[in-house]
Amino acid sequence: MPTYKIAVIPGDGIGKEVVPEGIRVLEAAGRRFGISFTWNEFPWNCENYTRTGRMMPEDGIQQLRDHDAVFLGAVGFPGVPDHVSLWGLLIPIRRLMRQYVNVRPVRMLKGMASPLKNRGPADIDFIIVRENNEGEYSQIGGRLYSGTEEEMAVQESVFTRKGVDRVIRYAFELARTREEKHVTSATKSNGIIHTMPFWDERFAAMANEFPDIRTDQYHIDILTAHFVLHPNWFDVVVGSNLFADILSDLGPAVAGSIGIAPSANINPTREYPSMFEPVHGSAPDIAGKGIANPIAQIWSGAMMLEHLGHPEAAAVVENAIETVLQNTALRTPDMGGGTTTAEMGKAIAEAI
Ligand code: GGG
Repeated sequence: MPTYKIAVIPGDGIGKEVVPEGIRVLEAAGRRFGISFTWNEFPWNCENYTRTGRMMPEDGIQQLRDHDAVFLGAVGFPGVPDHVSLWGLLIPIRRLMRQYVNVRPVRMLKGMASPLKNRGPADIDFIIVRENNEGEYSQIGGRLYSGTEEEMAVQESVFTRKGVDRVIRYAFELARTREEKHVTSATKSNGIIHTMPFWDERFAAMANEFPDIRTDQYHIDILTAHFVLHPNWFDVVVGSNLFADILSDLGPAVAGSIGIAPSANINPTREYPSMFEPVHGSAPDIAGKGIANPIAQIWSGAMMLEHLGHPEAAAVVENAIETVLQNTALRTPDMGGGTTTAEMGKAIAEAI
């Protein structure tokens, strides 16, 4: 029986509530498919920061390295500035473990309702590929003259040929596995004069290597409008760290709820473990109420199963989510209902 050692970081807020439901469903899939898991929990979060001054210990990456995957909930809580919690946990894991691709599927599940008129599951089915290690998320910059009228902040973006090429290549290779074989690039090369023309050049160079893949590119501003007006235009969408992060909140909102959106932080070389987490954050406004939607966490678990080499088990988890949405009235408040986190998790586990 294959056994996987999984590092679990519930993190903050609703992360602590949705992660147990993800584990419940993965355990159910494991029973059905003969897969077992050892769950090693790491209490790294904002409470830990308040107690120790660190989000994770100094040797945190070493502790995680020895696992097959990381299963993360959410990061951030009032009392600790968001940039402190993110740069103390989530971003170092993504970078130091070279998880340079963030795969974020956007699919309108059967049984979901889109806020868009006359749109159904056949119209909304695409994958956002987010650059995950560089771009606009950079520590390069600084502040000067704090507290004076001359106060200033400078933030540099970093776009390397290696970093840009590898994520764009990943998007093209992913498109090759899909029916539509189409990649859209998110850019802003009219306003951002250095990095975005460079991104466009590398996208064009890569397109030459993949003549079987149809391509489009849009400036990020009109691209957001197209996500709402023509979600059926998209198959694989590749973007920089910031652009694709924004698109991957908009996409799931159009598909019915940000509460369902999964993501995989992938190290394609497998030199380090990959990490699976919902797109949503810790949602302090609803934390502790037991009403968070666990579907994003559960679907992220399905992506983990796929990454570990169990595509059939992953498909069964995704189908179980859709079965519950199609055949029952269970809906968490973000989907307009009154179902609790645990009720939803249990129903999906039972559907497996
Ligand atoms: N699910 C992890 C989490 O808390 N995400 C919220 C967030 O804002 N993450 C920052 C990012 O992905 O750039």
